[in-house]
Amino acid sequence: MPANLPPDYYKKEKELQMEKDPMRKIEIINEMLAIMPKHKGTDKLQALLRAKIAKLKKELKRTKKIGTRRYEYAIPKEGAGQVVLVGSPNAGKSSILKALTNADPKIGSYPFTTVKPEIGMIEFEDVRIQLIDLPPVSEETPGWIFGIIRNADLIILVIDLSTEDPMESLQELLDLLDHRNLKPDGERPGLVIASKCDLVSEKLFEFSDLPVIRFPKGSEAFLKEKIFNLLGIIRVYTKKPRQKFTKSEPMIMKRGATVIDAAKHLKREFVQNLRYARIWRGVKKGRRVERTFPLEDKDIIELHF
Ligand SMILES: Nc1nc2c(ncn2[C@@H]2O[C@H](COP(=O)(O)OP(=O)(O)OP(=O)(O)O)[C@@H](O)[C@H]2O)c(=O)[nH]1
Ligand SMILES: [Mg+2]
Repeated sequence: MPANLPPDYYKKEKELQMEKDPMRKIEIINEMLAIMPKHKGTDKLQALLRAKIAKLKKELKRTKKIGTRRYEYAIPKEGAGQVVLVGSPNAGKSSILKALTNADPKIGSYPFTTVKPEIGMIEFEDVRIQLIDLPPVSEETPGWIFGIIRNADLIILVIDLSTEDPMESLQELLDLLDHRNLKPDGERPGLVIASKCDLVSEKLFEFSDLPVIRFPKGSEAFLKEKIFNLLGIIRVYTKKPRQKFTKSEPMIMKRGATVIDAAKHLKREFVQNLRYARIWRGVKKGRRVERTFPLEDKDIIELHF
C-alpha cells in the first residue's frame, strides 16, 4: 500500500466498503481520486479506481435495461456472490440478514415488516458476499421481486420451524418458485434455513433435495462458511516468480477452474504464451503444473509465460 496517501483517502476507502448504493459508490471513488496525489506511484491505483467506476456504470446500465425490457429488476452484484433470502411473512429473514451482516433491517413480530429489498455484506475470511433480504413472497408478489431472485447465485429459503407445518410451507415456497422456473438447481443452488429452532424441541425436518440447516444463536460462522461453500467458488492467490508471496485480495473463480482460466482472468492478452504454473497448496512445497491443472480453494499460483 503506498505510504503517501492522506488519511482522508483511507476514510473514504472505509466508507466505500460499507456503501451499498452503486450511484453513491461512484461518487465516493471520484472523491478518492480527487484526494489522491497524482504521480507515478499512484498510477496503478488510479487506473484501478477508474476501472471500478466503469464496472459500476456498466452494472447500473444493465440493471436499468433489465428493468425496462422484462419488467424485472436486478440488484448490481457485489463481492464474491449474491445470495437472496426468500420466505413467508415473519419467517425470520431480516433477522438472518442482521445476524450475518452489518445491515440493520427492521425486524417486527408482525408479517410484512420488510417492504423493499435490504442489502448487507457478509464477511467470510477474506471474501465479501452480498446478502439480500426480500419482502415475503406469495402468489401476489410483484414480478420484480422474482427478478431479483432470478439474478442471484444462491437462494436461501427461510422456514419458520415454530409454525404448524414447516414442511408444507417449504413445499408451497418451492411450488411458488417452480411456477416461475426459479426452483433451486445446479445453476442456482438452494439452502433451507430452519429458523426459530429455539422455540421447538423436535429434530430437524427431513427434506432430501436441498441441504437444510438450523440457525441457532452463535452459529453465524458456520452458516457463513456453508454459504461460501454452496456458492461454488474458490479463491486463488497469485505470486510473482522469484518474489516472496504477500497475501492480497484473492481472485474469485468458479469451482473447477484451471490454471489457464486463472491466466485468462489476469492477463487475457498473454494467455497463449502461458507455459506452465507453479502451485502452492496447503503446507506442500511449490510444484510445477500444466495449464489444464484444476485449481482448489486457497491455491497460490505463479504463472510462467
Ligand atoms: N425465538 C426466535 N424468534 C425469532 C428468530 N428469528 C426471528 N424471530 C422473530 O420473528 C419475528 C419476525 O422476524 P423477521 O426477521 O422480521 O422476519 P421476516 O421474515 O423478515 O418477516 P417479513 O419481513 O415480515 O417477511 C420477529 O419478532 C423476530 O424477533 C429466532 O431464531 N428465534
Ligand atoms: Mg423482513
